Amino acid sequence: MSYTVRELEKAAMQIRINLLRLCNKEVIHIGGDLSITDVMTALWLDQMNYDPKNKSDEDRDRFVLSKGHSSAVTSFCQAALGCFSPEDVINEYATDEGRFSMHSCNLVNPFVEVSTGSLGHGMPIACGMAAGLRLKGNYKSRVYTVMGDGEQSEGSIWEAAANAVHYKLGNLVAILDYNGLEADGTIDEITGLGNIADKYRAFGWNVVEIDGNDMKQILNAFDHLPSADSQVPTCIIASTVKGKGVSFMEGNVRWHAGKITDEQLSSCIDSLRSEYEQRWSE
Ligand SMILES: Cc1ncc(C[n+]2csc(CCOP(=O)(O)OP(=O)(O)O)c2C)c(N)n1
Repeated sequence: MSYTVRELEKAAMQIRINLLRLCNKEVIHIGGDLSITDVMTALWLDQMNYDPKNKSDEDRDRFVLSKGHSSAVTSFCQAALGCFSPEDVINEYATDEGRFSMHSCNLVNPFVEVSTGSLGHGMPIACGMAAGLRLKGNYKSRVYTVMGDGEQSEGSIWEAAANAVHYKLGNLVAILDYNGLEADGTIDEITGLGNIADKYRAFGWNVVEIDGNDMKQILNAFDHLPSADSQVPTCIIASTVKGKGVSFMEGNVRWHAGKITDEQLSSCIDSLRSEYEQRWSE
């Protein structure tokens, strides 16, 4: 599919509004949902070959949410694609029989390829899936995974990073949500990453650095990915702002997870709408 930047920015605004509506009802990992919303919107609506009506198609692209706590933004992207409705996500979230909760679970939600939540697991699984596709002779599909910057301190990420190069997995695209914060502090306070782009390069990856809250840059990075049958995995380092789009959450570690009041919800929705309208009226 081919959406315009304006259409994708509008879709991202709507996904942010849905996240905030859910955040008015339940505690969710709102900060890291909002930082990666623009990338996830472009990925699910425009980039991935994924048809919800044919979700077992062998040629589909696969998605693994390595920072598994960003399940809400994933669910709202899947809703935007037609897997279910945004109201389903809001009404069923964290209920006993519901398909949606703090972490994505494929036992209840068949659009989730693999359950995640324990940091450091998704990226190695994505690596294994990419190798598995090649073994089956599938050189068309890609495997996308989204990692956190706090998650980079898990050793299993680096075992996978080495293996992806060893097995020449050009069908693997790892996206790093580089928002500079984790659950209870800055990345620099907890485990500094140094020059993370150079680290992936040193492992042998193709590295692309973008502003992950700029839709044009996101689309450009996706448009220039090496073909799925290529030999070198790609890491997109997406610099983002945790809490992007909500002024009191932006860059504020207190909003790793939380819940908002009715008043906060209505003022956040107003400001997201007016920011979008201002951008596109000029
Ligand atoms: C193995 C493991 N340890 C700890 C946690 C608890 N935890 C959940 S989110 C989080 C912070 C993750 O930070 P980051 O990867 O930067 O995600 P983001 O800031 O984008 O939400 C932690 C420590 C976990 N889910 N898994």
